[in-house]
Amino acid sequence: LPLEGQTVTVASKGFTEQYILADILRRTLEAQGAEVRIREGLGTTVAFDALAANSVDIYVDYTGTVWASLMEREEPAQRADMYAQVSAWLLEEHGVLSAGKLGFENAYAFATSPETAEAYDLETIGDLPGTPLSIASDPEFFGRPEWTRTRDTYGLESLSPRSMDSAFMYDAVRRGEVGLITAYTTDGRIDAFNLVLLEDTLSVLPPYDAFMLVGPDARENTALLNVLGSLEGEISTERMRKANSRVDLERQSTTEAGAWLYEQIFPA
Ligand code: PBE
Repeated sequence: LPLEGQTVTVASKGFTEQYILADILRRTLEAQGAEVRIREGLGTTVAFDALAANSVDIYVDYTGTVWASLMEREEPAQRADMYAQVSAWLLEEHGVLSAGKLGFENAYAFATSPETAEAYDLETIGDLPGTPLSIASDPEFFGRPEWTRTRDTYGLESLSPRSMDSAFMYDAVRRGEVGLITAYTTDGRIDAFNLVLLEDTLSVLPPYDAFMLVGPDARENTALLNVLGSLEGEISTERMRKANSRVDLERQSTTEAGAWLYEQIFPA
């Protein structure tokens, strides 16, 4: 097997999809003989710094996240250009290799309940200024440039921000405990709870294609890169959403959902 005798460290950030993706990477690498260690639940900056310092070999991030939070770019680029620009920057600035897009996008989308949408006549983010609503997001979001830009561009100063573990946001908005959330677009609870997504008419939020990042040392490992290549384009938005739903709606473990998703990618 091509990775026999090698140990590979995979990181994940702290939400369902990321745990499932780390599990997919583990299964894929183990099938080729590698021994895999997982460092779970890291914030974006911690995961990225660990990767750049070679204490992690691989993790999955999203084009818009690198663009806004790491590159600190303001205007989003076209979705098609973004991966190329992000990849070039990562390699040049950090020696980090982009090893392929997985095939889905997981964007931030402002979401509300049907009742709140109706009560305040909400269809777009531009309908929010002046409303007395609270907005819940994961603890990272309010410190990110995506939030500052959205708030300043649309004039969202009247909204009161509330940090919340992403796992709890959807129930909270459904039950009206918060007015709005920044939903993750691959989350099955958007459809299951009939949440209303508010259109970003001014295109302030960037596209967020998921892709594999490989650290400076690991990127010299051709056998490893070949194995990762087998995952490129294999996870459609539909597949990812179904895998996430297994955990968040059907209460499976992330490893069970990982086993299901792995089977879709590599049928036995
Ligand atoms: N996202 C949306 C975030 C969390 C959900 C994928 C852009 C991120 O991890 O960067």
